[in-house]
Amino acid sequence: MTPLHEVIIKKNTKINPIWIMRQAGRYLPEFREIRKKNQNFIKLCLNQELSTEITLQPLKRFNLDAAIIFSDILMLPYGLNQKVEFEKGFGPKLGEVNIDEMSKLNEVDFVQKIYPVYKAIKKVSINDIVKNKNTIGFVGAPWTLLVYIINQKSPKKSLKKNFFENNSLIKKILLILEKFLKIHIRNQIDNGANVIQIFDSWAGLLEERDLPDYIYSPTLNLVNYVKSLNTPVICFPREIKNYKKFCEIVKPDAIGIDYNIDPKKILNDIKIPIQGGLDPKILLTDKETLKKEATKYLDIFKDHPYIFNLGHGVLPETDPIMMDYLVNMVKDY
Ligand code: 1CP
Repeated sequence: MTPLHEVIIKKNTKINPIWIMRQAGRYLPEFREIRKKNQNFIKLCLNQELSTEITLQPLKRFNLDAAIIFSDILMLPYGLNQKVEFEKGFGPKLGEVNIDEMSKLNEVDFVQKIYPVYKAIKKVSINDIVKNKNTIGFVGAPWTLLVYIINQKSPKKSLKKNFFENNSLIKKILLILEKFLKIHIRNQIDNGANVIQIFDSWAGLLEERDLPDYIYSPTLNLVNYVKSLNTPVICFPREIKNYKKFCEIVKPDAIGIDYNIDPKKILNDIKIPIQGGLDPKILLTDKETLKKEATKYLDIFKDHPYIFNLGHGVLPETDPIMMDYLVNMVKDY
């Protein structure tokens, strides 16, 4: 059995597999080398040879237990024919939503537009380096994708004032997302993904009263779909106020926690396998601090099924030597 399945399905507490969010990315010089020559990020994600190579880069360097496919959650709106661009120093920039056109889109045209993502997953999953390891496919959660689709850029500073104004538009988009997220998930699994992670990076923006409509109900629907394909699903509802309630309602197979969560408290609150937590900034300190902080998580979760990861993506300024130290340290624990 693969390492993540051991923990998620068999609830094995004797091993702590490790993978890192954004493990393929800007902190690696070999990634920056490729990126320099490929200014168009979407095109790079659609280049099956290069996206395969980038996905495998961290596995060649570090003793990681899983590959996460080099792609982006915004490939979905791109597949829905919304314009998506990444501007240096600004982040994602999306075009206006054409809801009539989006509503008419069919499965064949969607898959046709992003099929290299699936080809890359196939290539990664059959590569020798990934043998006996996991290939993680992923999607953005409906809420987080809705945020980018309507806000047309990162909500880092704020959501558009009139974000919730057009309720009928929001409802239509959520239905379209439900349909195409399922298609996107199924194609990833059909091509070799054996775990799915749902990234809800902006879950923390919502008030309690809005969670049922925008998070619980659409995410539960997706989680049930992934389960129906006999594939474990990990949810990462970043900065959501109540992880316990989220788990009780949505029932993912495992839950990713952010770095604001007190690991001791979550251990008491949550029975399902847990992933992540360590603040990515700790990797910018020194080996001694890193060892101490990482050990804290391993100690707290020593009798609980636990997958090691960070509480958000690895930072671009991280020294790969620190990453190597962390991976070996977790392996030797
Ligand atoms: O070189 C560059 O400038 C590109 C940076 C980059 C990378 C390496 C982006 C732009 N996306 C990615 C890859 C990516 N994105 C992966 C690859 C696999 C891996 O983890 O190694 C994954 C899983 C994602 C998922 C993703 N994209 C999320 C969810 C996770 C998270 O970080 O919260 C989000 C919110 C995005 C949108 C996005 N794509 C890129 C950026 C800079 C952003 C965030 C923009 C924002 O702050 O709103």
